[in-house]
Amino acid sequence: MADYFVGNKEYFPGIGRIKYEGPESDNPLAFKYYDPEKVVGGKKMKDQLRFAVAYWHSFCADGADPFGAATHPHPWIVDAKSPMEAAEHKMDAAFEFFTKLGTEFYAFHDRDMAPEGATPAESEKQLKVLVARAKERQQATGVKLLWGTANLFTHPRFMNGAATNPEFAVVSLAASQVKAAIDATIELGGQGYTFWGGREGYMSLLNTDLKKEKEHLARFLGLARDYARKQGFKGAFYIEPKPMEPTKHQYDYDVETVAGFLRYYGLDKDFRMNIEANHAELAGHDFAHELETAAAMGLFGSVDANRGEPRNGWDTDQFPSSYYETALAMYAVLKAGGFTTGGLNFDAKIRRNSVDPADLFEAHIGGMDTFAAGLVIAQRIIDDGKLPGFVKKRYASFDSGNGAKFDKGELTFEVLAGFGSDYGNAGLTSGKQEHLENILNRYLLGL
Ligand code: XLS
Ligand code: CA
Ligand code: CA
Repeated sequence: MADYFVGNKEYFPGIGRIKYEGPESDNPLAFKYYDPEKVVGGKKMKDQLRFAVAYWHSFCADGADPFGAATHPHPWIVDAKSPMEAAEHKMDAAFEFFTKLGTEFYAFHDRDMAPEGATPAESEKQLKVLVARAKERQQATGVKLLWGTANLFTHPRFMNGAATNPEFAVVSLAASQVKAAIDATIELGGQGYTFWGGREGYMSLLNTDLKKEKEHLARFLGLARDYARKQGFKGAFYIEPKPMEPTKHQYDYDVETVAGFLRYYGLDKDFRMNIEANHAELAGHDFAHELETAAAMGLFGSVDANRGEPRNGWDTDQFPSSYYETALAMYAVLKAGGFTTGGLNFDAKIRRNSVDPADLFEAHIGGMDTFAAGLVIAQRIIDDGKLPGFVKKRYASFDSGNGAKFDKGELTFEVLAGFGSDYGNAGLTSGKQEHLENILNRYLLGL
């Protein structure tokens, strides 16, 4: 019996279950570093990494860009007689792909899975039909839902935003869509629900009441949370920071901005961050910076695993390929205690000119291997202890005596000021950055 799912028709013929073959393997359709059962840091790799495939990029995006037509004529759409039939075929292709690749999770927007109907009621009905089918597929294959979300940005009605739209009618339509997407996420046992701020931002301050829009966004999020909890949703709510695109300024700019927003509106107990590497790049931050910033505030949740192009300013959503970046990202994730409800969702798309059916597999295999290698390197950093040990020592003056008192809030400012009676050699200790970078490079090479 095949160790993968095939639905109405096999959409990736000639490709079977992707296996671990080790770093020496020359097989492009095999894992070189991702060995799901191998234990790293006390957990199996698959449980440390919790990979998810993004339904939208892998099965909906067709290679079209602002300058050219689609280049990926998906076979699951080409033969279909209606949008609903296309959605059913697409789901079969998706589950075939998940099970051949061996990823345990996926993530989706409502409109990725089911087409929009003529009315909100019809859209909801269509989503329910597809969700029932997805539930059967999940049960048959063991694949799980990492998180669900609503697409509140593609339809023209959302051109001025969704929860922050200046028209109440659109805010209400957005709520009806989110309500249905939350119901779908609960039905599919989703471990999280994500709010990416689609078009929640502005193109010009000349036509925008910024204060009102932010208040509306906060109210919307609070109401959605209350509804989901009332329906029994136990998973995590994530906000996904992004600084710009499609709007000139997205309200969820970066982790620090979102944290301030959540605290100001009293939402910080319920929402955590879904951090995307490419969005960090657009905000002018390292990926690891965003992860560490979220973790420092207890707001770390999940990751959209991709990469941007450092020399341009848009959201290229490329597959991860840098061990340097994934090692530092996984080091941040491990220091934060690892994933609980979250995981590594490949919010990444193959390039417009990647038109071979195998390209989608090789893209994910590369991304998974890159993160598996990153995990191994991160664990090496922790086990060897040189880097964390250096950091600990660097702050050792706060471990005891007056430093510890300062940390505990036991000193007044006058008392604190009074200790500095002599300049001595204070502050002249090396930060050893180059020394540490050299050590990191050795770990990257497996030494
Ligand atoms: C777009 C976002 C989006 C979210 C889900 O830039 O990355 O894909 O992850 O709505
Ligand atoms: Ca994303
Ligand atoms: Ca992106």
